[in-house]
Amino acid sequence: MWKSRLAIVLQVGNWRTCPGLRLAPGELRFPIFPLALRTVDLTVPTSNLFMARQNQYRFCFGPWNISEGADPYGPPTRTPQSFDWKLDALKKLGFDAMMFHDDDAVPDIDSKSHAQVMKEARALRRKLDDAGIAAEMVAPRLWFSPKTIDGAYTSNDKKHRQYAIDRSKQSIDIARVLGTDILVLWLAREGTYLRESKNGFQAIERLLEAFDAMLAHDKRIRLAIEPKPNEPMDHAYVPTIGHVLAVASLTRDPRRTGALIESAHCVLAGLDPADEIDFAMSFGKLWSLHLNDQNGLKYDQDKPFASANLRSAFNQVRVLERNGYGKNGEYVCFDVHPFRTTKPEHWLAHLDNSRKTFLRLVEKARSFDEKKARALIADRDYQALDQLVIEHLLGRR
Ligand code: XLS
Ligand code: MG
Repeated sequence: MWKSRLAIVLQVGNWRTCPGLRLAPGELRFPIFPLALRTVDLTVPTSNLFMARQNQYRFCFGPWNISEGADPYGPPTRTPQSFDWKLDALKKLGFDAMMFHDDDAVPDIDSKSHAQVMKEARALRRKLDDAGIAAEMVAPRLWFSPKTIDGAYTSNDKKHRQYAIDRSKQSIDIARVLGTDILVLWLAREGTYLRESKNGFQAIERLLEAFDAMLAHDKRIRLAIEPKPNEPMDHAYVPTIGHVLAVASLTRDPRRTGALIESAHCVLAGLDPADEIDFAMSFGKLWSLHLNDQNGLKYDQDKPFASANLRSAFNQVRVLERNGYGKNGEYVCFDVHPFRTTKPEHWLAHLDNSRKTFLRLVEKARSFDEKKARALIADRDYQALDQLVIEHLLGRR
């Protein structure tokens, strides 16, 4: 262990006050002289120093993940359930937290005063506390309103951009009441159907204006931006994690601007979800995660985790394990939907199955023969490495 890369971080100075320094999970830093200004950073994962501490994962989903089966070509196939039924189901399935759009937390939100919204948010907080369930995040649902038809923060109409910013600030207030400091921003309509209809340079300025307004509104809120390359738009302005981090770097507080990765969105961008996870985590920026699956470049499928590509799911779990996802309190969320054909009596299976599969893959990641893999890598025998992974997933040791 000690022979592998030397794993020491020497830091001269107080890392909390030094911009540009990251403390990723699984790293050690030793502040030596707290007031000094310069840093020496020789960072290597501590997993090479100590026997791997095993992650404990916590799980969540949102009320919209118990969906009714409607698609663009047909009506619902299941009768909606109440919020209380969904909360009860979440608890019975052994999940730890729930995700909320602002109007999941406070229905018909646009028809209510701010005071009324806050009152209902407080009532929801009491209900969650009684159930022993945390709120993982709040996300403004900026894609339903007639005011966001042409985009929210990047709409061509100034009044509509203001609506989007005001609604986002209110979502932050709801998040604080519910006890979470994460505001998720899925930028659903920030893009174009027609390239000539908007100015891409200006769109980034408008996104920054909106993010800065949110960061100024609450000094503790963290923005977790969820990229997706298309659907509902033809082309989105923030399609990948690289774009998220680039935009984050230009905000008034890059330290409070990070990312949420959804597996299916990476597949839609033609990227490997495990690589996207590694990329975000190498910046210390993966603050939430939507695991699911997607069978290639088609409509957004939100399949159960690992349903389309078991090996890709294994690799996602492996990098989460390797990088210590969850050790800073992050949750594993499943943004999955039941198939349209699902009968009401099987309505929760996609959530239960996703978690089961995740935990099975954690076992697979922990029991993978890393020593053998390293030897094969050293010998550049990637044919054998390929087969090692396949045999492992098939269950043969
Ligand atoms: C849609 C998104 C959405 C967000 C939450 O594609 O995944 O479900 O996760 O706003
Ligand atoms: Mg999602």
